[in-house]
Amino acid sequence: METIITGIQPSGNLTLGNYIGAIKQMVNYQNDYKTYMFIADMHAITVYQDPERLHKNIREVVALYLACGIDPKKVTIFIQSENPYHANVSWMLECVTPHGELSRMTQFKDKSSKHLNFNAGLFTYPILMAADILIYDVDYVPIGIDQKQHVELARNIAERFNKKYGETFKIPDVKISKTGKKILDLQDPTKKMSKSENNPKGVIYMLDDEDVIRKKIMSATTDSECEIKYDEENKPGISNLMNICSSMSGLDILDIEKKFKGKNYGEFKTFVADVVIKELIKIKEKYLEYLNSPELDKILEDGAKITTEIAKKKYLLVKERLGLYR
Ligand code: ATP
Ligand code: LTN
Repeated sequence: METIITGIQPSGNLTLGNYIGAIKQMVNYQNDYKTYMFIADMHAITVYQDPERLHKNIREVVALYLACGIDPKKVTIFIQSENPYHANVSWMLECVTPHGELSRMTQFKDKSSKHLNFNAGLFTYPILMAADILIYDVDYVPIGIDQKQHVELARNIAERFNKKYGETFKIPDVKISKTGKKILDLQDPTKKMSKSENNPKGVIYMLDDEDVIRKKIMSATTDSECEIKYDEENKPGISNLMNICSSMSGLDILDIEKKFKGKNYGEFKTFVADVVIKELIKIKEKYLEYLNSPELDKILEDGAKITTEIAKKKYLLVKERLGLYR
């Protein structure tokens, strides 16, 4: 059976972008792949997080995974910082990664320009992500398109390491959903919908109330025409709503164009709000049940145990390959 892994940073309230780009893919794949899903809490601290808030966020993200239908009987769920080998392997990979390759990462360029006194971890972040992936010999990494460059870096690191020190890592590939690869901000459809965005008006949070979701969708930026037609370049707002609609309803883009031929933007937005609310409201109800349940702690303890054993093996192999032994 092929293997997949993905992680989400507990750096804020999860958004519809996280749901469509990452979580929903994992829910669909969990029956067909050996699946690992984790909370990338060590990635989150590459920008300042209030410790109390971070601590709460970690549990909230796990509860959301479960509420979305991630089945702990099929998926190994764990917290990155509860497995000490990720950071250990990451250090060894840092020492085989050229500085020049890291400095080309666009996410680093974006985030370092927003955080003036950025820390060194923000720069080496993609190497920790490579360790997360390469430790588990995965075949695929389901992600949004913004993370593709990081998985490509992980591939390069693995290929280079294998060539220089002998076969050690499997080369991973990405899995990116067609209509969910990049959900855009509803107010500014030139940028990604992101959980660390300061203006919440363009961002649908997974735990937003029904009326808030409806209001955000109904006031989404569109264009001055009135045709529901997919055109990313000239109609980014409408195309974004069509991608959201397709991802949440299962209708494909052409079906949506046919269904709304001759209808106005208000009618279309109402339909999009209905399909988004229908799915998110169910998740919210389950989320509240999981949040305080002891079952959640048991799942995480099992996950930490299973993944620490696997990661230890890879760590010892990498160490040996590098000559780090007595
Ligand atoms: P931050 O704003 O803190 O950087 P983020 O909202 O970009 O966070 P991440 O934790 O970096 O979220 O991403 C988790 C997963 O969700 C990744 O696979 C990422 O590609 C995916 N993802 C995030 N935002 C979107 C989006 N708008 N559309 C599609 N996928 C997304
Ligand atoms: N960098 C990712 C989160 C992440 C991840 C991973 C995703 C950390 N390690 C390994 C997939 C596989 C992000 O979404 N910002």
